[in-house]
Amino acid sequence: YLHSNILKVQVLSSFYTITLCRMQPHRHPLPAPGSQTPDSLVGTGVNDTAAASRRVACGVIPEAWRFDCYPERGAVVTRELCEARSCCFIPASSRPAGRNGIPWCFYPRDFPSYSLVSMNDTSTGQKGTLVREVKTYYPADVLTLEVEIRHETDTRLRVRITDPSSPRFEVPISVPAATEKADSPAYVVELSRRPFGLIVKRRSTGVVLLNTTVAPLFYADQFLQMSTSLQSRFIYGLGEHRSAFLHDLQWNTLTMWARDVPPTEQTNLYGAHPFYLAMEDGGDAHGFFLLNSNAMDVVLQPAPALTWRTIGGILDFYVFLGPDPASVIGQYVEVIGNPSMPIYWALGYHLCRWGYNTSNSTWEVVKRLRNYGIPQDVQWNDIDYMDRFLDFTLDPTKFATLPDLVKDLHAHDQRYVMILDPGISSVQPEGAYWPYDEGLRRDVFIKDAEGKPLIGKVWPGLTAYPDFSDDVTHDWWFDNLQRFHEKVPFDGLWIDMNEPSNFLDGSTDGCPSNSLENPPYTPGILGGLLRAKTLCASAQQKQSIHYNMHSLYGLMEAKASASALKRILAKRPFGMYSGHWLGDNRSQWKDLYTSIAGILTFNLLGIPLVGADICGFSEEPQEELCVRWTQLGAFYPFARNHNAIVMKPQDPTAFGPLARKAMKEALLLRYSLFPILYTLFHHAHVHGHTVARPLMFEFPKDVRTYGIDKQFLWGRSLLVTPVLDPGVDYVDGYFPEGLWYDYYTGDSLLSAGEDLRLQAPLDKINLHLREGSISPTQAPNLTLWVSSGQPLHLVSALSDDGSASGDLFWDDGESIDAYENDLYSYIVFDRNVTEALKLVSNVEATYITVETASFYGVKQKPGRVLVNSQDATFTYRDNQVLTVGDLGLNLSRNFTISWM
Ligand SMILES: *[C@@H]1O[C@H](CO)[C@@H](O)[C@H](O)[C@H]1NC(C)=O
Ligand SMILES: *[C@@H]1O[C@H](CO)[C@@H](O)[C@H](O)[C@H]1NC(C)=O
Ligand SMILES: *[C@@H]1O[C@H](CO)[C@@H](O)[C@H](O)[C@H]1NC(C)=O
Ligand SMILES: *[C@@H]1O[C@H](CO)[C@@H](O)[C@H](O)[C@H]1NC(C)=O
Ligand SMILES: *[C@@H]1O[C@H](CO)[C@@H](O)[C@H](O)[C@H]1NC(C)=O
Ligand SMILES: *[C@@H]1O[C@H](CO)[C@@H](O)[C@H](O)[C@H]1NC(C)=O
Ligand SMILES: *[C@@H]1O[C@H](CO)[C@@H](O)[C@H](O)[C@H]1NC(C)=O
Ligand SMILES: CC(=O)N[C@H]1CO[C@H](CO)[C@@H](O)[C@@H]1O
Repeated sequence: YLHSNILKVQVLSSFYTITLCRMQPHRHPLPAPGSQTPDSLVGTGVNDTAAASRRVACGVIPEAWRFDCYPERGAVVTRELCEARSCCFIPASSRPAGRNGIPWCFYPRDFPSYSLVSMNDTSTGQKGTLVREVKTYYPADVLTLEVEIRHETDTRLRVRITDPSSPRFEVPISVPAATEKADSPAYVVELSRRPFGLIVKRRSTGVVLLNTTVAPLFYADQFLQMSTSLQSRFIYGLGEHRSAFLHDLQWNTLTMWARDVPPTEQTNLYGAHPFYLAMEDGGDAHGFFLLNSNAMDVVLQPAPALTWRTIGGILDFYVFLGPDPASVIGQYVEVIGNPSMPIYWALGYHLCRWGYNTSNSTWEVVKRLRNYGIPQDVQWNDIDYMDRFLDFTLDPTKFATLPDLVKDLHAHDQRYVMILDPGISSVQPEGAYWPYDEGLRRDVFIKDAEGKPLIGKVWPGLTAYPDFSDDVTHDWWFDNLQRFHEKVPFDGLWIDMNEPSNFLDGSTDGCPSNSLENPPYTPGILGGLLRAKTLCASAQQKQSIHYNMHSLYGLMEAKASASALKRILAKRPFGMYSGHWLGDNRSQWKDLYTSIAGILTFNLLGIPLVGADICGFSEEPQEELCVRWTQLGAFYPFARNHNAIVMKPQDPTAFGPLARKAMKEALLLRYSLFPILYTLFHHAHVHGHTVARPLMFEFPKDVRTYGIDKQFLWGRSLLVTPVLDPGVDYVDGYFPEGLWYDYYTGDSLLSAGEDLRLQAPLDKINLHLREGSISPTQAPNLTLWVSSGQPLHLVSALSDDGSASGDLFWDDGESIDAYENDLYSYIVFDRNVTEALKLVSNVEATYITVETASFYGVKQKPGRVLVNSQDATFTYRDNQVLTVGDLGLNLSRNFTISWM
């Protein structure tokens, strides 16, 4: 049952026409109620003229441009403390100083910084020396720095600021290296000598993308800080946080340090992604990536400006010039690595819960879904399946039938995924638990500062933590997985708790007292300490101390797991090294809404296979919410229903007939759109494109799309407008200018760029096709294995001039590197203005045919329809929909459908 064929590629790239338009003016901070007159001129006992003129100098700095000189959390910043740092002290508002308020203590313009003292040309750009004459108040300033400016490509600038006298920690991932200077860069770099500053402009428009002169540069051993002005207030990315898609610049500190905690605003969460995308006046976009894995704060302020504040590593950053949002993301993933092509069933419906207490009860649910004809590709288990929560074990009584369940799933073309946590129990009797005994023998565990395995506490109790930065650990992990796979032939792995999570702070023995554990500055981490609910910062890993490696733990576990699965299954690993679920969200309407921002942000961060727990993880599911969530979830790139223990079941069969039917229809709809979704993942894999796409990516010149996070697109043309509120049968959505078609009926809608109210009864999710698109769909079925073998139905949404185009990527769905090895078909559908649908392909795609084709927006009823010059029967409806059936067109040959 192979759907694969070799086809010559016809790469379609996206080009956008950008025209100039103005954005809304920047928001300024509101004067705080009851705020006092700045007391910059009120005496403090020091009344010499120098101090007075200093006060004046401080007073001229607008509030929005104050760069925080006293970011320490919880500190009560007094004038004395502030002036001891040679900073300006002006109480600014009734809001407290520090996090999320206007700073009271901020740098004066003449605060000492580095000076650029020499500069030489290199093969890729320039290299210069920076010198600081005055030490800062943080220990171990690096007084002499090297700055290297690399014009890597025309759209990618890289800047590295390092300590030339002693190497510092650098993120151990491989990035592309340029050896020659880019020919005609889209950027211009200017340098300010004293104080040192870097200014990056877009060559074509002169727009300033980066200006680090706005605040002093810090480069102490454990405090590195760089600020820049921002070109606009439209900033996206900077995961992982729970927030709107468009970031708030109102003194908003986003802290990065991987943390396992139910998503809350203003909190560091599971992942760390120091990348932002920014829109510019005029609709161009650029990106910025700080390649640094240490704990950090990113401070957004209304100037608009941004500060990177990290406590280790080096300053190594990239500017991506786009110029459209999609190209920015493509350029970013070129550096961090393209998303992998998912195995086909990863795009099906996944069902999971914590608290399937037996394999029999898990099996019952699978059977119930089958009986009701509800599509399901994958059944999962949470930690329930394990014997006493030990990794690589099976509860011998409650889950005795798990291997049979997995066989039954396979017999129904379904798949099985189970959870695995990194913590390995360290307290089993010797000889009783191979993973630990063997791990000790091979020396795979992270060590405490004294060199003993560090012991923390997770589900099974006391555990050691594998060090995935060591290749030896990868082999041990593979051996464990292979041994377990012989017992339970699982198809994929869900790797959880890899922040890494710890129920203790640090370890059973606490942590030593040193500057790694208590750095001079600690970013705004939940719990206040680096060790909070994770390992000691001073723990030792093969490649570096945990202080540097912490936020890379999950990535390294994912790499180890992906390569092990490839070896065991000889197929694409499910999700590993590319997927993400949005954590333990709650079953609330607000969480339904914020999930969209999460999905869009992760698509921007180069991780398109992402979804939130459908129907919410914690709290009791409500029927209406679960219906709406399943409708939205049908459009998550990764669609999994997951539920917490003791909560009532929330799989589709747990609800009444109407709700069940609505959920079933939503999932069948997803399955029918599989060819579109799969093709989008191909473009993500090859070009770094987004799958779930913000509207602004397609309409970058329409500022009204910049903040939209209640709607999104699949690719360039399928607009999803979900209901996000209880008790309504309508939904309001924004339709960018142009012609749109109702996906279901083909009714057209001409928008001038308007908010429109749509009918949305409980069993409907609104879906619209953008003019000019051709979308391949299929008859859905209970699994993707079956439905993806069905003939295609092509839906063409014609532009006003009658044109439309689309594409299809097709392969066997599971071979590793199918694209790289040329084992695929890529087909372009193009309907040009001469009223003919043409398949452009010179290759054989022999297993799949086009059975029917619908054309939305055919203005007049045709007299004849010709398929490859032969008359064909057709229907034409008054809403301008032409449908041609019984086509049986073989995709291995070009075909033409025309009418007159
Ligand atoms: C630039 O070249 C000069 C003269 O060769 C040398 O002294 C200086 O160290 C170089 N600077 C850098 C940053 O390489
Ligand atoms: C960069 O920032 C400095 C300090 O605010 C300012 O004086 C300078 O004009 C800025 N440069 C550009 C090109 O915007
Ligand atoms: C699970 O089902 C099997 C087969 O029906 C039965 O033999 C077994 O006792 C059940 N196990 C549990 C734990 O209920
Ligand atoms: C599973 O076990 C938990 C704890 O023993 C219990 O509260 C829950 O109701 C059980 N779940 C099911 C689906 O039986
Ligand atoms: C799945 O395909 C079978 C065989 O073609 C068909 O009988 C069945 O109705 C389909 N199921 C659904 C849910 O469409
Ligand atoms: C299909 O059309 C394309 C473009 O017109 C052409 O290059 C190709 O040779 C054709 N293939 C076949 C099999 O006729
Ligand atoms: C399509 O055409 C190819 C080559 O002529 C043939 O081998 C294949 O069986 C055809 N496929 C179908 C589904 O008709
Ligand atoms: C549904 C929901 O609230 N999703 C949020 C869950 O948490 C992630 C962070 O892990 C947010 O990004 C999502 O918005």
